[in-house]
Amino acid sequence: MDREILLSKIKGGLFGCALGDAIGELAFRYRDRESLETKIYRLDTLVYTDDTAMALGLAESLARKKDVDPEDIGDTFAKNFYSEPWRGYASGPPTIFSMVRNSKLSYVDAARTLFGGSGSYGNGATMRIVPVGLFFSNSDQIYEKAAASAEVTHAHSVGKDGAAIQAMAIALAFNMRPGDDFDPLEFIEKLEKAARTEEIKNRLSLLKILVRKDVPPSEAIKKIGRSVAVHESMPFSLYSFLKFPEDFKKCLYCAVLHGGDRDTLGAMACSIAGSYLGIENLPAKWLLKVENRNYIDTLAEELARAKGILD
Ligand code: F2R
Ligand code: MG
Repeated sequence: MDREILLSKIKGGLFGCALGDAIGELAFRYRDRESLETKIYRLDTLVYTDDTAMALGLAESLARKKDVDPEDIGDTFAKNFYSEPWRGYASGPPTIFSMVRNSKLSYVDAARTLFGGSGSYGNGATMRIVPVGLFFSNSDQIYEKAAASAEVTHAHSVGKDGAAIQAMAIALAFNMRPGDDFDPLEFIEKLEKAARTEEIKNRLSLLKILVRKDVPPSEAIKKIGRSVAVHESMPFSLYSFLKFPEDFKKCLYCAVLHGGDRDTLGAMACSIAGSYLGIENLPAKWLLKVENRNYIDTLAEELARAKGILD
């Protein structure tokens, strides 16, 4: 693929995350397609939440360090959190930032103390992973790099596995041409083989059955789940993408209009969809409303430069 297409996919991934997140957050109040679309139309700005704030933090660190540097990622997340604490963070990450600020612990060691010492299996490391999937799209180290970025806040094996599998889904989508026929079952099988925990593996094999049987979203969500636990929400996001790979809006509505952790379901599904479709296939009128869009655009170019796509 030429550089222009690859850059478009990097922008698509970051803006996909922001759109899915911001519109998913609105879907907590506007719960059907018509009222949600009307609300989007009336708004001047689509405001994203912690999902995108952390994805941007990860992109900032990757663009600067050209690798996963856990302490730099943690410092970047913390700096961004303290300047915008109102973005809707769950309790885990801010607890870690505060522990590191007030002790000599590393982020990874602080993250290990959460939830009685098991670490978090929340979807927070997965919702932000799009820059890692894009940056390491051709690396055989993608699983390890994603897991290392996850561990800064999510020490639980399922929290790390979910993030690594989502990064691989983003990389697969990035490496396919939109419009190419692809086999969704093969897509899931690749991820299923790479998964390292029973929780994620089992949900992916369930997903394969649901996709094979063409089970509708309202039934699929009941079987998969939709909570902040990564082994529920990440597979449903994947379902939303695989059900509507060529249609960004349909993928987004599928992810955010079936209840549960709507902003994060949207961020995860649309990170994959945007990385597949590229920015020109995302709704232009919505893109104009994304908060901080010039900054996101510049950051996408910095990430592309760090990846060697742009001079
Ligand atoms: N849910 C939110 N925000 C709610 C907070 C709202 C805020 N206070 C406000 O009013 O503005 N959104 C964000 O949270 C999700 C990502 O969460 P993350 O980063 O994974 O957080 P955490 O705290 O690590 O885990 C979330 C919950 O998962 C359960 N959990 C995780 N690990 C567990 C374990 N080992 N044992 C038991 N439970 C575990 C807990 O219930 C955690 O609270 C995204 O939706 C993001 O947008
Ligand atoms: Mg959020």
